[in-house]
Amino acid sequence: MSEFYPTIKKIAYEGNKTDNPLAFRFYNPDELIAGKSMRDHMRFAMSYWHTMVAEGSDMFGVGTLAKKYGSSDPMEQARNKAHAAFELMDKLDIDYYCFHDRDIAPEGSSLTESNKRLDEITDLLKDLQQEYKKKLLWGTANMFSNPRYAHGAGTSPDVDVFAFAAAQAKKAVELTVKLGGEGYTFWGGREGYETLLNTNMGLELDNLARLMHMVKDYARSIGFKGDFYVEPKPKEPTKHQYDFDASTVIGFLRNYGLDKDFKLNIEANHATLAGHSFQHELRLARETGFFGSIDANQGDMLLGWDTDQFPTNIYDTVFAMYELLKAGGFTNGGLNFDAKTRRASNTNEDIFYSYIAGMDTFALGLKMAQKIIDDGRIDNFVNERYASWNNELGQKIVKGQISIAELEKYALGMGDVKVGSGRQEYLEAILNSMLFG
Ligand code: XUL
Ligand code: CO
Repeated sequence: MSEFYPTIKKIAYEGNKTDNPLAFRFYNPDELIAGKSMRDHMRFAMSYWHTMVAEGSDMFGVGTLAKKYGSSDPMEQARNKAHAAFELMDKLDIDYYCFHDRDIAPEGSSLTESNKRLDEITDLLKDLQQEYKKKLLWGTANMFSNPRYAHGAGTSPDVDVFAFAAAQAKKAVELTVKLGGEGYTFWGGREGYETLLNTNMGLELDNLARLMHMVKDYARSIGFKGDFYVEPKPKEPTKHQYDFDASTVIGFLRNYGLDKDFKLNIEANHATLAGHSFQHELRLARETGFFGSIDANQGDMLLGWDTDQFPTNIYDTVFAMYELLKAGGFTNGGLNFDAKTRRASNTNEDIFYSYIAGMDTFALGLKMAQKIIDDGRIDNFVNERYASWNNELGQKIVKGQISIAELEKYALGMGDVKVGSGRQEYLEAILNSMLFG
């Protein structure tokens, strides 16, 4: 098969002094950081939907990016697209990919036909995985694009739509297992509402959990050992998405008994849409044991929607990689670039520039995060700030060995309390000195 990106050679690490724009400056896959290769820390993944499918259309204009892969026949296109995907991953030295069922094969006129097409394309993907030594990070089902899902999938008011969604997710799980996928993601496409005037929220939430339980039980029954993820997002496409943010999703998973099998897939742009920082969502996931995987991108602070830009903000990646290191690294998760080039960045080179920028930004973030941990000043400051919790009183509270009346007695006898400084500006300054000094 002839190349789809003939002007691009394999991207290599050349260091920060290079003037070659098609080289890595910071991502050196085999370099060890704290005894582990950058490749193993990052577990970078390509998102099939943005990179291989999306043509750059928006509400004001049609696509600007060529994604036809030399054919107008949908199935030939799908086959060519698969070859192009592996060529691209190979050239970028990306080990993993993620897909929705409808990204890899076009939907047919019936579920049977759609499934047949998926069987054919996943046979090809399986062969390509072997040939190129690539792996599937996670699979998912697109249960939001087709008009049947206008009112949601698992949360549809129509039981037939629920049945269709269940069948579609069942197939997507089978394909994920067939391809050795390490995760299966639920992003709540249109699982939310536009107005409460027409919505039975209680039934919708119960049904969403019912669907997740069914998918989970079925996946386990056919041997899926990986993690399930829910990917929080507060709005878009619906006004209110049920999977609003990490905290909401954790509550949902615990409430419905899904917390043993499900973790979170945290996306940077979804975090900021929810009014949180990327780090906040990762921190919460880590502290609660729900840290799973990452959708790497960034939003634009001046825009209120999901712009899915390739990440280039160093502060964000430093903080994200700090949370990753503190979480002890990924288990089944990875860094999936759920990101797209701007529609005006319209050449094949732009796709490569974008991935290189994103991968380098995370690689630099990883190096800097390890530097912060090795330096120890920030971690030590935090430990000292909470040191009183290690004294006798603190430990009694932590262990539940003291009553509120005893605390009152203690407080009555101690006079006023003088608290120490939070030293925010000092910490921000030493952070800058570590990053840029
Ligand atoms: C949508 C989004 C999805 C999920 C997978 O905002 O992030 O692409 O990552 O369904
Ligand atoms: Co995403």
